[in-house]
Amino acid sequence: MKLYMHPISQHSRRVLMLCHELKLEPECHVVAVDKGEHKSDAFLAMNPAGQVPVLVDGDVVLAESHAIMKYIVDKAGKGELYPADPVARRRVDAWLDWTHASLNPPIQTLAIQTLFMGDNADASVVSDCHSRAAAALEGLERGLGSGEAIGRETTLADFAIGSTLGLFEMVGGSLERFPKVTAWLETIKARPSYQATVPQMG
Ligand SMILES: N[C@@H](CCC(=O)N[C@@H](CS)C(=O)NCC(=O)O)C(=O)O
Repeated sequence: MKLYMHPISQHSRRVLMLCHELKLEPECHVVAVDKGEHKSDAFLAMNPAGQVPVLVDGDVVLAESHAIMKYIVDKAGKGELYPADPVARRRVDAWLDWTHASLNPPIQTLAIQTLFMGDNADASVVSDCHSRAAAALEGLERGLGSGEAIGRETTLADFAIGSTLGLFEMVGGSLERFPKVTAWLETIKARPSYQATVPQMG
């Protein structure tokens, strides 16, 4: 298996966390995002959206971190991380969708502003990102411990949310107002798969 990725990409990280948990060692190819390699013809042929990660497994070429994780876990037969039971699986899907739709967008924009915009960072955009992230985190705080899929058995949703919140903290986001989220994230941070995939800057 080849994984086209970038070390500071949270979407690459969640796939790497899963691989580490399953003791899989994909051949990692770092895509030179800073040089625009992800928009090259060769890369766009693998992922027309021009984003990492992309998985290549024989004839299978797959984009989108959540689709990649589901493929890997189904192939490995590790059902507990993405349960076969339809209702349990849909609960995991719900948190994965929520991560993409609600949690990730403000945090990704915040990361771009903080890590790459330098003096051109827009304070009002940064402030808006913190507000939108906080609104999403209120939902996660309520979800934890409410009998939802998250915070009980470890599933793909933990790797998705954990990698996004890892980035959030890295760019100055605070979880102070969210004690359940903080406690849950500590359990994710304690996992060897989290520690082995800490983003490398520079
Ligand atoms: N929904 C996609 C998002 C992937 C994504 O946003 N990748 C970022 C790095 S974390 C990227 O490649 N950004 C470059 C770009 O969009 O031009 C996934 O889950 O894989």
